[in-house]
Amino acid sequence: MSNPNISLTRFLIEEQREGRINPELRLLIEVVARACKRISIAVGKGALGGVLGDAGENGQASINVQGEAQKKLDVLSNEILLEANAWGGHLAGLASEEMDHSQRIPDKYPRGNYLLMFDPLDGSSNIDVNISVGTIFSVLRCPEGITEPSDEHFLQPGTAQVAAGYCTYGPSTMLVLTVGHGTHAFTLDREVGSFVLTTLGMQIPEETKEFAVNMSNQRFWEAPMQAYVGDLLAGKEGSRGKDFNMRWVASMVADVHRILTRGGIFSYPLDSKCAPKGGKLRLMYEANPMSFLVEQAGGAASTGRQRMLDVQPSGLHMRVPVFLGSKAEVEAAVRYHQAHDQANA
Ligand code: AFP
Repeated sequence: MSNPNISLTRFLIEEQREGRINPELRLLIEVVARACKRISIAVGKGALGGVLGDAGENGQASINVQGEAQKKLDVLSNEILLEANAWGGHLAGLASEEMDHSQRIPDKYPRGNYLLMFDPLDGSSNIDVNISVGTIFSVLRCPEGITEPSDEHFLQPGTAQVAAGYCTYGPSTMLVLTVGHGTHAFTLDREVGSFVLTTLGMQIPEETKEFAVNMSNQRFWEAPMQAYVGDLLAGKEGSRGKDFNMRWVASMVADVHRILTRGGIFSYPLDSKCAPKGGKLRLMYEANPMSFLVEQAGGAASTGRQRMLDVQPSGLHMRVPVFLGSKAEVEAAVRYHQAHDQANA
């Protein structure tokens, strides 16, 4: 498939013909993509749509299950995804960053065989300053024989994902998708209203000179992270023998999109502030889908101590440390953790 003018619909039909997805999964992905178009329109209106700012009433902030203040667009994006996916007949249940527990498909609609998890609007603290935000999603199979799934049925490792993707709402709106056969990027043609394949088989360069991390947390990091970044900063004069550049958008979707496009390493390590929770980023609808996309593009993803996709989730909103991107660089970061752990065993 080398024709760059292939719509998402045609791409998915051809994937179905190749036996890589079934019609149910194809429709599910189409529905998520349609919901992302609606979110893209709401995000694109900015202040004109009356959707900027915090959710809540009478000056009282609305707080989500993570204890974070919700933006109006967080709430709206969640509603758009829930409504779009309720009636299609391909899902057994849904779970979202914005909801305490998973939701079953209402009885009035047919139930399908898949479970959908999403972060409806990642990076939402960037909305009010007009910086890229995005939607992240992950699709799992509903376990055999389960027609009324509850939270426990979502607790499958990342290797069980059958599809994952994100939509980035930036200068252009892009959908990046994997169904386990490469990672592909589609750009929204706003005039036509459809996603068009613009990169077939994204490939992350194995080596990089660019890292992404929130440096303001440096003093809270664990020793191996201090040592790793210390060597990156030492540049040509240090043990790495090359100078590194740094980028941090603070929207995971935007940072990961840059890395899928030109390489780099993204990290949100363990620090003494987030350690009691296990990390900052969420495994099931942030780290796992991004790790699936990155591995499918030739990169690597780890907690620093374990391959991300092998982590057995213990809860819907479980948090993990994250290192993902260019393979050789992720492996370098992991080596610092291994060396530290061995020395302290
Ligand atoms: P928000 O959705 O609350 O803006 O959080 C974004 C995020 O989960 C992820 O997209 C960023 O990489 C990370 O948090 C940024 O965290 P810091 O604000 O600590 O740098």
